[in-house]
Amino acid sequence: MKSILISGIQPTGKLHIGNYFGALKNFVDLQNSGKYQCYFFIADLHALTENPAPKDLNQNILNLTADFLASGLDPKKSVIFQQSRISVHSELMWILNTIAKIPELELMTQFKDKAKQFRQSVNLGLFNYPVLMAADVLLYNTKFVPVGNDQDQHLEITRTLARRFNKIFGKTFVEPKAIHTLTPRVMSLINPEKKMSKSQPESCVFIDDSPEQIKAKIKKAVTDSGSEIKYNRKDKPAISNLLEIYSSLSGKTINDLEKKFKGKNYSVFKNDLIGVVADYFADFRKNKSILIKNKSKLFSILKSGSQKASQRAEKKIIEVKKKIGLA
Ligand code: AQP
Repeated sequence: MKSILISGIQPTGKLHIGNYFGALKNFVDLQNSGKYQCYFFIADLHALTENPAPKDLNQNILNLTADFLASGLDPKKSVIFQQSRISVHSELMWILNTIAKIPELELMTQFKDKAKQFRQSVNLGLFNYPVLMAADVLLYNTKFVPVGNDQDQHLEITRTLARRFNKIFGKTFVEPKAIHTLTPRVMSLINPEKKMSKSQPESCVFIDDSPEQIKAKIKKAVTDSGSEIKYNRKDKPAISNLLEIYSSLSGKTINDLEKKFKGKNYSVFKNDLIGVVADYFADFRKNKSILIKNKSKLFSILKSGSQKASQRAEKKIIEVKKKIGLA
């Protein structure tokens, strides 16, 4: 039997090339490898932690579904579903909450960063975000989770909760492993010490940006001192990030790119990169513009995917309830 693989993305805004190269492109490659039974979902319950306006959330759910399909996820090959349509995600989260420990959740970098950002108004959902993620993964007997490396800590909590539950109640959950790409952390265009992040739109190139927007953003991207196109994460973090992006898009090695741009300045390199980004996502933009007009098709894909996913999830929750004495 094929191993189960699951991952989700939050519908919290447009996807950037970090989400794409850290996660979405890998989803498509893993799906097409034929080696896994794949589940990909719209993490709309997680998105609620940002308190979105209802209209925006609804539109973002459709947008992300169109992103999934336009980049090559195929409902005939993968189960594509909407987290909130399967209520047992929330039910298992509650059960796992009772074995999760506050001090271990307090260590989560994402929570600490967001808590700083929102100060007194930080919500409880942000705090137990990793427990919901654990429920998402453990409900499906998942072996592999393709994610960017910003999610490693959360996945570690998932593994901890699986182990703890198994120890207390007997073997129930599989301990999942992460699958990373060669670019597990794309950095911000304006601060290469930080990851590219949807909540900082000026740090991102979005995958449905027009060629004009791509041009403006890459021209504005910070560079390092000196003028050489040379990969050195420590001394030249900005140009190294742009080289990694270029390499992911073109399939050329960093070494080949350094040779190609030897003796050229940042401006020549950036102009070339602008063309490469715009061309790479041209088909995606075309596909998405068609898909996004067909709302009913998008909702119907989510509905039928969610029906399929819920069959597996419902079985698991029954097993869990028996183990803990609720059934
Ligand atoms: N910069 C990144 N490089 C590589 N992978 C990344 N991911 C996110 N940022 C990068 C991966 O994208 C997947 C989906 O992310 P998400 O939407 O679930 O959550 P996120 O990590 O919160 O995305 P953002 O853009 O970073 O949003 P904010 O600004 O809200 O924090 C995940 O697999 C993630 O690893």
